[in-house]
Amino acid sequence: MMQLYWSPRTRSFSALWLMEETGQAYERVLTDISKGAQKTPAYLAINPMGKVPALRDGEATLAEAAAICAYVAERYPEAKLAPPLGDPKRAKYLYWLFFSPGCIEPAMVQVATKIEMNPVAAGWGEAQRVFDVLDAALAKGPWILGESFSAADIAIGSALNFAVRLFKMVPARPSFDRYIDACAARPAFQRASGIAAG
Ligand SMILES: N[C@@H](CCC(=O)N[C@@H](CS)C(=O)NCC(=O)O)C(=O)O
Repeated sequence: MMQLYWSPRTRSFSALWLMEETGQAYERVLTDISKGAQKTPAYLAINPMGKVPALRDGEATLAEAAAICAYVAERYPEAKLAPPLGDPKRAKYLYWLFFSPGCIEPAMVQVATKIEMNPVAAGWGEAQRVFDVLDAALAKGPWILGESFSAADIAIGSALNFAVRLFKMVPARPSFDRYIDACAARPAFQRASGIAAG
């Protein structure tokens, strides 16, 4: 059984949502960051960054929420959380899965800190462009790949829910509202929210 290292009210939410979507049994290992549990030698051996979430699968360990999405989607293909190898939709699936930590996360930091960067040099360009691109991509819906839900929606939906709804760092737009509502209507999202609340 996989073990998910998590802490309440953190980015662990996306990994909880992911595991709930698989329908597979998993063990939750509370790693309370308010008590420094992420800094123990045992935990740093799993994630040297000392951050949650992290995952153990037998001898394999990994961290980074989007990497956990990719790994679990591949391990449980029956959950249909990723287009299979060879499916042309896999290209856009990977694009959006990486877009979340690669563009949305730094855009959120930029919004919060108002830091000015040369948009040609900054990997995410600038925050306005990131949210405009997402807005256009989500205009049709219901999911980021169109009709099929995938682990990319867990990465993108968690980040948008955090940025738009929970922390109100990014102004709502009709496409964001509709998308976050669709994510929040999923039973796995709701179970994960209950767990993540602590
Ligand atoms: N890039 C990481 C970020 C994880 C992260 O920043 N987690 C925070 C909680 S939201 C954390 O563990 N903080 C504890 C610490 O830095 O000591 C991911 O996407 O998984």
